[in-house]
Amino acid sequence: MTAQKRGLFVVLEGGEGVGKTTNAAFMREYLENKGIEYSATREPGGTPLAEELREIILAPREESMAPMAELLLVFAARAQHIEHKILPVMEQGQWCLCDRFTDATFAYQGAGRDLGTSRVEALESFVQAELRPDCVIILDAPVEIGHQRARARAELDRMESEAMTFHQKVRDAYLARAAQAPDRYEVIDAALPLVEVQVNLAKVLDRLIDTWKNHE
Ligand code: Z5A
Repeated sequence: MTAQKRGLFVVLEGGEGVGKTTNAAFMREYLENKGIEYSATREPGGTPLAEELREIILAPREESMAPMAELLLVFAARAQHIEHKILPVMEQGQWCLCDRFTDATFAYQGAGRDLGTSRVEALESFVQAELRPDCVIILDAPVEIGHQRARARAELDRMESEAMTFHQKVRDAYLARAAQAPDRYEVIDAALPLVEVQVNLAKVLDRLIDTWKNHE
């Protein structure tokens, strides 16, 4: 009997207003048309308990949240998500399509909140052991464009309401991480018209599908 081939772990990332929701829907449809079985999920969240933690993390409130509390809550939600969703999905041979993962923590808590890389790295090893995404797709756009789009779309949450300098640090951190490991990251220009963004996303997905199908 042959062992079940593990599904791919693909993460979609980017700063505010870059079009993650829109493009996550495109990716789901694309994979369906290609006959790839997947499960779509998101962070913070992805299980009932992790979604409860998401509400706590993102809700605006009078008491300011200590950056370290924010960091630990994000990883608490992640621990639950990994054990109850991400690993079971991949072990069943399905792809796990995740809207944000630990690169968001490096970008928002490590850089945006100035907690630094080493604390996030320590928690990453502790909580995730060897688990890392097979591919991280970063939708990238200048922060002014992202902010305009996010404002036009809906009310801003606690993170989205941060100053532009915060969002610039987030963007810089994403790009720096991608530059350090170009074989695992794909940066897509999200300032382009949507149809061009999606042509580029489709190319990335085709490459991942080919590699996965040809890999024993
Ligand atoms: N967070 C964290 O701090 N630490 C962590 O470890 C993790 C997360 C995992 C929630 O994330 C927050 O959690 C996030 C970081 C924090 N806060 N922020 N900022 P989320 O992913 O759930 O929320 P989000 O960042 O707001 O993403 P979103 O809901 O996917 O929004 P979006 O990127 O803005 O996507 P959109 O709604 O599809 O696009 C916005 C608008 O732009 C919309 O009207 C589109 O039609 C339009 N759009 C999209 N693409 C284009 C193009 N190419 N041209 C023109 N218009 C476009």
